[in-house]
Amino acid sequence: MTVYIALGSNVGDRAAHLQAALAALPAPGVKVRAVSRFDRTAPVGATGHGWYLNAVARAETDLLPQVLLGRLRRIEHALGRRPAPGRKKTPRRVDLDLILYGRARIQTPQLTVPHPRFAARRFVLDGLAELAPTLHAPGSPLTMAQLQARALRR
Ligand code: PH2
Ligand code: MG
Ligand code: MG
Repeated sequence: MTVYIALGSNVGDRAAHLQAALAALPAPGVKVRAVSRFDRTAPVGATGHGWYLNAVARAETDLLPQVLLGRLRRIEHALGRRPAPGRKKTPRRVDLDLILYGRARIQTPQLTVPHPRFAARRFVLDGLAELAPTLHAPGSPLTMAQLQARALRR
């Protein structure tokens, strides 16, 4: 299965955190095939936070979505994400979001795929459009490049 994973970091040595997350991904069952540029982005919807470094990775996996999600969570924690109790949006060394899992549409309390906000987020679309400009997310009439162009006009 081809999957797209968004990476973000907004504290400390952000590039090192993204590199560490990418290095941790290829455990059994996950092969990283391509990584987008690392882009410096302004924080969206989280005022008072530092700037983010964002990227997107394409990987091949034979892990089930929930298992892959568990892997992403463990990498976040291993790299030192420490959410403050009761606060959802805390600065994080690394945030790993599963954006697409093949053509699957998944809606469970733990996981929604495609990621519900990816098409509105420049910091995700730029990486997706770089890696997969002609890809349509399941249910989307627009390609990643078209979604990016639309976001640029906003
Ligand atoms: N992630 C968020 C909230 N806001 N802004 C940017 N620029 N990049 C992010 O990765 C990001 C964000 C929640 O995960
Ligand atoms: Mg996340
Ligand atoms: Mg996120």
